[in-house]
Amino acid sequence: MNRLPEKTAWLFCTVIDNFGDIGVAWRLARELSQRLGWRVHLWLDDLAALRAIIPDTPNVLPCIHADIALHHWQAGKYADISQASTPDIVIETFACTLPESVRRIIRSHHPVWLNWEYLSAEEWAVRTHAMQSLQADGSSKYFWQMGFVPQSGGLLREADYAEKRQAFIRKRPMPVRQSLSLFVFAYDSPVWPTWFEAWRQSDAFADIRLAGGRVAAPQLSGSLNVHKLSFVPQPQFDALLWAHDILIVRGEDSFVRAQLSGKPFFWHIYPQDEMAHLDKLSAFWQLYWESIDSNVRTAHQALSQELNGAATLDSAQRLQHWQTLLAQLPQWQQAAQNWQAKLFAQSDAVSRLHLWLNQLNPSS
Ligand code: TRH
Repeated sequence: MNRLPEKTAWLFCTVIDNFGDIGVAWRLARELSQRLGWRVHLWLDDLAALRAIIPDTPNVLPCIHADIALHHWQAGKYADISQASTPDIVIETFACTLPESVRRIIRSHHPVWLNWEYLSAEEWAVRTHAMQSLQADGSSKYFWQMGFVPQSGGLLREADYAEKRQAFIRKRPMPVRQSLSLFVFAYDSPVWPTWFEAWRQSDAFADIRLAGGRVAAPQLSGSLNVHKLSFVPQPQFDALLWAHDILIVRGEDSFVRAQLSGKPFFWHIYPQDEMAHLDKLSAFWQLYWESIDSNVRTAHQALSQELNGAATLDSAQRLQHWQTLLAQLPQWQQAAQNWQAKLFAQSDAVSRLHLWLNQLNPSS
């Protein structure tokens, strides 16, 4: 990739909860620094959240870690900008509110200002990608809408992702065996005891591994072998996914990594008020299953609706849907690989950003 002359990017992240906000902001910061060679400053309001996913981060701010300058801020109120060079680009992740000191820099230096939005497959998100919004103070902000189609802002995918995955598979080929391994990184929910019961009755899983600490292991798991996984540093997270047959992931970042892995998966979407997440959920699966009409799709859809609070199944239906998925695992795996291939045929978010900036300002 032709590099732009070295630029300075300012990124801002508010941690609402859990690890997705900082998880995405950190990945983006690293990509801008490593791939585009930019000087990157990241402001965060919860250092502990970053240290949970990147444990070797120093525990005082400001500091520099992995080439990223880290600073403290409080959305809308304060940002320590004393040690940061003037930005060419300002990125607020997920519509966090910039303080007046940063707005002043935007007014006086006119960096490109982006709101890096939550990921959605909904039509409005694709339509508003790269749209300009004029602010009351005369400055302009653009929306960066990550997404799954070439017209969107794309997904974060490191240049060496495929190579690392291949190396992992070469070193550790999936064993040929009758029983399967299931990886669960999800939110707490009343569905879990009923799903564990269906898994027990299906007799298909040798190992169920629980990550993130929010899904409790059942009291009586019978023939199920259930383990709790310790939290791993983010750079090791992909290998966890690659090592399992079926994945249940959540939020935003693990949801994307499951897609890149090419493994069959369920998405436990982050719940929103008034069940607004259900539109987002269905827009994604509609796109994913677009050209597939099969009983795998029907079974997956019924279970996905139950997982995300849109429906309740009785135990016979739940077991039957799981049995359909397991009996047709090769078709389910094929669908996952087709989707992965669709994503890999497209450029990633940082390549699209690079191109878009060149078009916006060809002389820079
Ligand atoms: O943690 P999440 O639920 O995060 C979020 C936030 O709650 C956020 O407020 C919400 O808006 C968003 O979801 C949609 O799920 P997510 O997005 O999958 O982020 C988890 C991160 O944690 C991801 O970067 C992977 C990382 N992780 C590790 O590094 N090691 C681990 O062992 C595990 C289980 C996860």
